[in-house]
Amino acid sequence: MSVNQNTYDESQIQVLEGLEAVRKRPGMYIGSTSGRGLHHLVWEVVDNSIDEALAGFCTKIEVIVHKDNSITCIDNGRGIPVGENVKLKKSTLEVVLTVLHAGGKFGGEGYKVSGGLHGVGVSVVNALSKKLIAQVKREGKIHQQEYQRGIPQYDLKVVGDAEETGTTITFWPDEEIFTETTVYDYDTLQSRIRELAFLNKGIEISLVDERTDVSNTFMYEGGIVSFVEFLNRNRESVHEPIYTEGSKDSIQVEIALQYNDSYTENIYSFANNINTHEGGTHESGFKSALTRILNDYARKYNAIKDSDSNLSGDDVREGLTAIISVKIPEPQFEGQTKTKLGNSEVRGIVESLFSEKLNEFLDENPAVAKKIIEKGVQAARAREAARKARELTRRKSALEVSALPGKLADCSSKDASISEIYIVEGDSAGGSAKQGRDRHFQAILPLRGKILNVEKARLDRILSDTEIRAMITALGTGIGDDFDISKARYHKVIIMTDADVDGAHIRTLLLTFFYRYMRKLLDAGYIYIAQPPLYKLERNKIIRYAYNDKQREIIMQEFGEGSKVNVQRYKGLGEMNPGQLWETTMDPESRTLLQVSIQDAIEADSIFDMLMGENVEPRRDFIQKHAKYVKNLDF
Ligand code: 0RA
Repeated sequence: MSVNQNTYDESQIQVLEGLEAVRKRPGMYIGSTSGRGLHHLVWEVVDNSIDEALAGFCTKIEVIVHKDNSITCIDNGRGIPVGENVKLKKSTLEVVLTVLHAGGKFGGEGYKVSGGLHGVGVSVVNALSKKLIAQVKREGKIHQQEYQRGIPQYDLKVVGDAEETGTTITFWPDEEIFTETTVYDYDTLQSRIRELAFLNKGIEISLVDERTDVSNTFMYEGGIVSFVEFLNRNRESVHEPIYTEGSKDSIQVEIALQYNDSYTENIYSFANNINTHEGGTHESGFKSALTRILNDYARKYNAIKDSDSNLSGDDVREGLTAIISVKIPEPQFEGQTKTKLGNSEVRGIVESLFSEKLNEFLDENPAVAKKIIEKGVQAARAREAARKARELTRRKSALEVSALPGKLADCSSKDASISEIYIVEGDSAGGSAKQGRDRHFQAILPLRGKILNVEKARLDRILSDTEIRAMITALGTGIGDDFDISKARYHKVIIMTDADVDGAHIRTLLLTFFYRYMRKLLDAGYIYIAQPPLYKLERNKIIRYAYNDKQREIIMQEFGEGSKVNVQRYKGLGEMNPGQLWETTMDPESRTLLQVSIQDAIEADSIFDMLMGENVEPRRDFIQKHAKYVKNLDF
């Protein structure tokens, strides 16, 4: 046996072991085998094409979702090399597609910038696909190889002539691995593709859905400047976006920012196209430069007096939308979800680059500078007022015998993990809920009318709203800087509103409040939406409830044609008596709750903008999309 033969056998065994490892523990490579993991396959492939584009060889990427939920990703890059890898005695293409972590090693100079959260390479996609076809146009030919669960079905072969170059990968996710779902979600694909197009200016990325004949193409010459404009599209901006880019020690930095007239802070940071939700050195470098430069400027022009304290970071970030994007050779991702950039050298680079740009901008645009500083000063005043208001609430609660709001019918259990609070629209439904509940673990807080729209008010104003205060006190967590989830008095906060336009609006107002001021309740999965029935159907004293039109049809059929069925359409919770409300909406044995989950902050943010408009339809869509069914919850 020759030495080469030996090498071949050994590498072959390594390949099989590699594929087996991936199939055995897919979660280790793609995070999970849920819908998220399924979508991760796409990002793994797309990231390779983005890298090719960032290297300057690819301008167009197309992602196609086929009818059978297979995916094709086409790019017009150089094409994965097809020549023989001397050491492994097979084509480079086969190596890239079958050897774990092989992707980067063959990139030569340059580095892999994109490379998803896990950055594991396309071989992982191959291992987790029941079938994959790779086609490469290169050196005048179309080369092709097919795999099943990562195993080549034939040697790389030429299947035609080609004038251009590029790589096309089609894969069929393996339902043996993705047991939860193999269905791709257009919105999920679209929002990440749009984000990638923003973050990598000039690259054209298309998404085609053959299941629905929907498609979209994204290309932004403006890059993250366009991103900031997009995020601010429903708000009044205070000035044209400020943009800076630069690089040092192979670290590329891009920053775009624009103030708007709202009170919310929208800063998104990215490292190598990955959303660093937990922030990190790039974000902290940006923030400290912003606070320092604006304070220096404010002092220089006497907008804050010598005796006044500095504007805080929160003050200068009120109404700020910003994108910080860095691209670095060896990112270190830290934190609970590995989305915090750790590279310490990045902080100083971002800070000095941005300081210089911001100073220049303020000097050249004194009118805008004045507006920005004025915003910060206002924010500082409001924050001081809010602090006083909070202190007042706290002192009051310490003095009063029972600090809980009078309208609250609390549950008797003190165990938060089994306790629930129903936030109910209107006193009359609140009354029914109080009578119908299981008082051991169910608390009821009726809300009178609509709560304040927190999107349009500052914290001090929010804290002076009676309904909101009642809610904060009942929940026990505090708010803003004082928020403490471990103090939550209930682990289920259930919003129960009428199934009409007003009900939908109140629900949105509440969700917005939770999203802006008690985000951790959402993250923890504590927020639910009750599902009251839409119809009561009665025949010969047999009563059935329908929660949607389809159910109503089914029940009608079960009752039998021609029989006399009395159908009542519920417009409000108040039309149900306490017993009915319990049975249909509150009894854990029979109710359906929607658990509200918000995964994509950018999406959620723009959605809340949109929801606060007058349009009802998108609001309903939102509820349907962002809430997932949880049936018969067990404690
Ligand atoms: C390795 C080396 C080269 C290109 C690529 C990989 C490459 C990989 C993918 C994956 C999807 N699209 C891609 N495009 C290119 C450089 C080849 C050369 O030097 O010509």
